Amino acid sequence: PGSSPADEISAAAKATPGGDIPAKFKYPTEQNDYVKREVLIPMRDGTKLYTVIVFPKGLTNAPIVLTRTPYNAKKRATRQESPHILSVLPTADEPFVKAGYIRVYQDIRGKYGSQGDYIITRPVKGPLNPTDVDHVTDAWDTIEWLVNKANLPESNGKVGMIGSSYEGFTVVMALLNPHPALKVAVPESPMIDGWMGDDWFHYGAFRLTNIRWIGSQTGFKGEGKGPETGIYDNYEEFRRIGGANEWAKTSGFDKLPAWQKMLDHTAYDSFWRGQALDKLLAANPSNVPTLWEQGLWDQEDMYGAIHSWETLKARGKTGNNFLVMGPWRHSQINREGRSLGPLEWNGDTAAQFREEMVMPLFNQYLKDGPPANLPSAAIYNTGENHWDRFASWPLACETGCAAPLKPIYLSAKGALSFDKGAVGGDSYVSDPAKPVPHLPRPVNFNDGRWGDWLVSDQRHADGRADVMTYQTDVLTAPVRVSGVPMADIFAKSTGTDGDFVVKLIDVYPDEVADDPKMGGYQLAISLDIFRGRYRDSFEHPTAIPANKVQRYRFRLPAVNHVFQPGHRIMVQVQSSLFPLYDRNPQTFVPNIFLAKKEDYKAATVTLERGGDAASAVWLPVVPAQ
Ligand code: PG9
Repeated sequence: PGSSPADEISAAAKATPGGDIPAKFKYPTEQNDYVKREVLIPMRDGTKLYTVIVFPKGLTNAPIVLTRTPYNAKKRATRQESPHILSVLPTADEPFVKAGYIRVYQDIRGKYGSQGDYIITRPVKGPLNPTDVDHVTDAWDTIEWLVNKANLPESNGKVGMIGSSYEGFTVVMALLNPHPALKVAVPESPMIDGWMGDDWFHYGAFRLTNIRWIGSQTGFKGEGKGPETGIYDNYEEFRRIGGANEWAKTSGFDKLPAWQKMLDHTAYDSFWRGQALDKLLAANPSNVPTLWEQGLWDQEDMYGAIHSWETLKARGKTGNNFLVMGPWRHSQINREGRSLGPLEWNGDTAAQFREEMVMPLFNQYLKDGPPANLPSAAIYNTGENHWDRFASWPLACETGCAAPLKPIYLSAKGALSFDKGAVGGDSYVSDPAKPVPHLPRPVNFNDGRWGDWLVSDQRHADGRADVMTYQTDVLTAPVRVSGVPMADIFAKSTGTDGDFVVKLIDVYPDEVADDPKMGGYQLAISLDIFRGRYRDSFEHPTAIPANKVQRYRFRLPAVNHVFQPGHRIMVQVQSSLFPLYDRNPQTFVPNIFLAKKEDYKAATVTLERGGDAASAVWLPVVPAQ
């Protein structure tokens, strides 16, 4: 009893030749609520670009949303495996899915599934790109293929492009000679000018935070990684090694053509000028309705969107040229936007952007929807915690605005005042052996603090002997700023080169009962760095004459903020911000990447106050509402 017919073993249960792994196996897809196609789209030079097309089952006559990426189209189009399209596509695609769009991701040439040569942010055809192809032609050829009914019968022949950062750069490229079917574009924190203020340099200071990216992105066609140096604290790592090229050499970068380009072009020469997309847009202003997006605390691409928007505005593009700046870090618009660091916003501001700004614009131009009614600029008010919609912006500027900029002066005894004070100066020793860290040490670029470092508490720097801090009395009335502040520093140095970092800070009241951790918080609402050798010319750097007062005047990132009563306005000035930016040796050398250990020298820097050399930050002050 109980014995089974043991002798009757089924054929499948036996260890038969061929094994248990069939030659071909795929899970069924019939239950999927979407269609996914992977295609190779031919470009004019015969190169085929890997493209993933995803859309809800049964869709017809639908518009297309296109993203061209260096970051793996297959992965971008697959948040997770699932029969449900909403789980498959990234969060930010949800409104597109719900509104019945066809979603397309494409690998740019030379990366992941695409054929051809990868060139780091490939410049347009011309002196910097002697081939017959660039992202302008590749976008055109891709759109031409997508709107051909024989290739994609489900489309209505209309395309919109969207993407952030590098993916924003490829959107802007498409605008330089837009295919007639490209009806709307949303470049999000696009890389526009890699020297002036996006990704690689800020006014000539090199961003070490990005250096590993060169290895991971150009060392490998597929998924890559940066080199490992075995030192957790990047502050210690880069300080020990010396100039950027020493680090690069120890990391094998001398075999990477992309690094050679950086090394050969540390100044704003024709290499950088020739690929600055705002300049190319000025020469080829597009009529495609374009919404430029940028985070107010974008730690990677803080420069490009606003400059492109301004450029097109100056070329008379108004009704089709929109700017949105939200309270976000880099690419946060693709995720949740309820908070940034310790700051909490009024709802999910990133979803508000996607649903209330992007979708109406797409629907208007791709689905004949009602007018989107976007204002010329929608900028989050970071002091009052709400969106402001502007028919015209900035509200204050140097010329041509309703109000001029108003200087707030560095004053004696650490004061900051709208009144110019007596002549004087404040000195500090800037020592490359002990640069000011951008975050409390240890600083590891992957320790999770990179994304919101710009809103980190600046008290860690305040009080250092090499950081000059100036602040107003406690405000008794709100001070509203809406525009682009200008740093205007007069300084002398015992060195022959040097950097200036200027931070505009909102100091919270000593005690914030509702949110105790914010008591006394020093929140930078705008900050940037300027490499002194470029004070007279970005193209031809010159040594700083030692001990002679020089003027360093540079634009800071845009603000739309209210310093509330009970708060103070603060300005901090320092000469390093490390390891985010490479150290200035403070001895003039032709190429800072090649500086030798002995070139790095401490210098005494004196910030001038009052008289004809009154250091200040020029603020876009406007009446409080
Ligand atoms: N900020 C990144 C990048 C863009 C372009 C060049 C290099 C880096 C990015 O997030 O794509």
